[in-house]
Amino acid sequence: MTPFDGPSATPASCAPGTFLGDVVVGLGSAPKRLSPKYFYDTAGSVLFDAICDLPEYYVTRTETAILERSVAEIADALGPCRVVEPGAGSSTKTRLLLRTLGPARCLAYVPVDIAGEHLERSAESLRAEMPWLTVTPFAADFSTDLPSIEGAGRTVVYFPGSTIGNFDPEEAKRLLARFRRAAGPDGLVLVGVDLKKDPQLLHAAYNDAQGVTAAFNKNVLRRMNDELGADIDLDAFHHYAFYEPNEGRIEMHLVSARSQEIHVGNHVFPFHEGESLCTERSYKYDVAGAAAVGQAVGLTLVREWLDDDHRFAVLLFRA
Ligand code: AVI
Repeated sequence: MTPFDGPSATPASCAPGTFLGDVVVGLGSAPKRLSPKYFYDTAGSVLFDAICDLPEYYVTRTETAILERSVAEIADALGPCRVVEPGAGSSTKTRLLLRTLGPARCLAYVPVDIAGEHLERSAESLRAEMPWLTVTPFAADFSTDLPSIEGAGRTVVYFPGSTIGNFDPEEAKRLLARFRRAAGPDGLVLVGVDLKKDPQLLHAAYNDAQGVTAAFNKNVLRRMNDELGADIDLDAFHHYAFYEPNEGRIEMHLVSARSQEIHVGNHVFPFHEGESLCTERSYKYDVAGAAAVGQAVGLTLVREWLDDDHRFAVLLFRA
């Protein structure tokens, strides 16, 4: 995902889309920013899994509970179909959906991910768990490239986890338009969306007491040290996350604790005390707002499943 893509006038050696290229552009911008996709190396993915288990981070638990309660209804609404999952892992939610669709209704499962090795590993584990399942992994960066999936029968693009919230609204529209094209004329798009709620709950979810989210946020600095030879003192940055109600989004920042320069290769980036590097935005929707984003790209909301506290929604759109 590239929620914070910047201008592209950089030399080929640090081209946009590479970690170094995006660091050079992002830290050279005012205000400084970096794509949240750089959280996710192995350590970052482990930290993210730990976030999903935190008492304050209701998101994953709530979406899974919706699936557990309503998966039979969801599977009935989908009917016989091929399930395409952009950015696929092998989440509890996906397994539940595939198992409920079962051999009679699940024509194939097409996980799409840039990381070929991880993709193959999770395909293997799914095949072991559901020997009847046809798994056809597809290596691609879904945020830029999601070809239409050939074959008989209906295609459902399944995008759980509220990752749609990590895209700015215009980018979210472009992403949903790509999903619509991939699903084809008769296709469906099933999306998990985190909903607007009491800002205190949102604040707590991104400021957990154990500091796991802070470590996740700082993981991008650790990666810059390890992978790009940067000289960043991790203690010289504060994790800072807050809900911005007018924009309807959580913003995650790394705020410089002092005036300092950081060196990345032969690039120097000055930070003044209190200056921030924005590392993530996480938009929260209401159902009508999410429906409007879909509508703008030709997707009609046909069904919705919410938890009792209306914290999270699983939305089904028809192309
Ligand atoms: C992956 N994404 C939906 C998470 C979110 O809530 O925006 C990432 C995350 N950032 C901090 N905590 C979790």
